[in-house]
Amino acid sequence: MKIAQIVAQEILDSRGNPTVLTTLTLEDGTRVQSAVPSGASTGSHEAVELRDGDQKRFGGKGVLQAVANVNAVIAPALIGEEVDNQQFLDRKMLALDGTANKGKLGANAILSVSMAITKAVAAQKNIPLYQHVAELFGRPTDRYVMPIPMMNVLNGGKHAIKSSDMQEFMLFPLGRGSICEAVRAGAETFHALGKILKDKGFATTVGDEGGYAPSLGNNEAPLQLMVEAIQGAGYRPGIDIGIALDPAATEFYDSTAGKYHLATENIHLTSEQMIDKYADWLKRYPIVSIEDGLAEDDWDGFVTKTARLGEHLQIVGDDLFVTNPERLQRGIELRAGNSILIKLNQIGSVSETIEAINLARAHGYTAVVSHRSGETADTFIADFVVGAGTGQIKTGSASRSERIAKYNRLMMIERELGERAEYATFPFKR
Ligand code: 2PG
Ligand code: MG
Repeated sequence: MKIAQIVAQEILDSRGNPTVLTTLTLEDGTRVQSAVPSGASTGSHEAVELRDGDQKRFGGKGVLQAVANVNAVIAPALIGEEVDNQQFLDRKMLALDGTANKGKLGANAILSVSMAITKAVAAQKNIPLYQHVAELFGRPTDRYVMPIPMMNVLNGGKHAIKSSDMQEFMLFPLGRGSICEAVRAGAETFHALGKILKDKGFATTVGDEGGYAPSLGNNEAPLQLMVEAIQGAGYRPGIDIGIALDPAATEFYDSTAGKYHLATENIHLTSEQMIDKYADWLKRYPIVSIEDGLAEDDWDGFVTKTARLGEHLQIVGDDLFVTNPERLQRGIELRAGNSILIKLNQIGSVSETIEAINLARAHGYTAVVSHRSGETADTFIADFVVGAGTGQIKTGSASRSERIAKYNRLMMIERELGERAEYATFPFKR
């Protein structure tokens, strides 16, 4: 079936900043829409998110140029093409852009069309999106792996002012048996945590990803509170629910001093001392996964950390790898980390995202499909993670509709699949 029309427009994301929505129509009238998310703690090696820079509109954050690039450059080139050829169409857009980082058309422009293509094929074939994604991966379509969710119940860093230096403290219900039970455990623990914070006199307002954002004065208190909340909700820390962290350390790395600056604790740590801190925490808390525990170009630190802790700990590269097969390849060769965070808009097309996941798989790296801190109601990543079968997703806390929409979609998929769904197992054993 051929593409008949592609129209983009500017909409708002969950932080009230502009982002791109694209509507794609096929010749038979099939119509789909896709919206791209947007990060705050953006890695410097990410593909370019094109913003207008015109201070008179949205403080420079408008995306009218990206919208125009879809409507005036991408649409004319893709209209009339067969839609069921993801790789060909993605490559065509990459060629139109012609840069290494999608700086000309914008990764936001290209991705909105790329995701719409994936959705359009599924809709046209009248099959679930996750099934079409599984087909793109060449994976079986008679059974699926449901992901373990990383639920970010305490927000800090760039996602919550005056909270912890570290960005994300996540519940990881690895021992629950189904996504429905995992989400339930996460939500119950989130509420238990809210009650604990209230009883202790802390604020229960939430950050960008729907997790609480109290001013606790250091980066360890969140861990203590989480263990308390897990128990309070009737679960066993480390057995039913583990803890996953995303310090997003690039954000507190002082490159001039070459040190990590934890402002709430008023301390400056070397890479080695940061690793010591994590090693100490691992002994005392049920932490099973740490993403971006070090800065985006601290390759040596990641290598050391992986050698020291990587046997039992999932070490995830987000700003480090930016869903980029080339950076991941470097990581694989150096043995920096053992897992990759997957964000479609870091690389900017569905095909390249698939390539990154396949590369990770081929080398025994796990892959965690992720939202951005600025999200929309689009639930693409829920279907994507099920089709990809990577077994892990992070998509925020148990509050705020743009986060919950993904968990709800996963629960709907699980129900629809019935016996054909199995819950992922976590490959790292402590
Ligand atoms: C991260 C993300 C998502 P942002 O660092 O992993 O949680 O944050 O989208 O702000 O980069
Ligand atoms: Mg991150």
